[in-house]
Amino acid sequence: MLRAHVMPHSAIRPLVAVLNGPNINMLGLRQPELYGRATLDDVEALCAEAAEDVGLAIDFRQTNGEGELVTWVQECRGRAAGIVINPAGFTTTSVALLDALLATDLPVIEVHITNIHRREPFRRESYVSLAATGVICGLGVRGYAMALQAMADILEEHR
Ligand code: DHK
Repeated sequence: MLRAHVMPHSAIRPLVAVLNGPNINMLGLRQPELYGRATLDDVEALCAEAAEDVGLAIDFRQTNGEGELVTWVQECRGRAAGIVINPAGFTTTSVALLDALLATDLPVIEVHITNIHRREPFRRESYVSLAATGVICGLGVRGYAMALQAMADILEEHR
């Protein structure tokens, strides 16, 4: 008997961009008491597994550059079915990122590893939330997996 994970997939999997902003490449080293010990590679593997489980394909990326992140978001239009984004330090500063997300016309799930409501007040003022279908924060890197599960449901609802 075929096991579930070796079953062939008949349908083409919707592509979800999983985009990460500045300093997320420092995961594992950076303030582990807040961000945990998982590295960016671990998060990519976790996302690949979560996506596989819910029938999505992912394009997982990280950049420290605001312009590059804006360009990647723009490129999602017509290419991806949805966006999961941890905008990191650009969350509270980037009108350009907000405008790019709004221009994609795609479902967006904003992820923060830490509970931004339990930290400095400035971390709560998210421009990105103005374009987000939903926000997950404070649940560690498992928030990415949860975001992909929610995205699969959202895409299914809109099919
Ligand atoms: C990551 C960052 O780099 C911070 O700038 C945000 C976010 C919080 C996170 O929790 O993943 O304020």
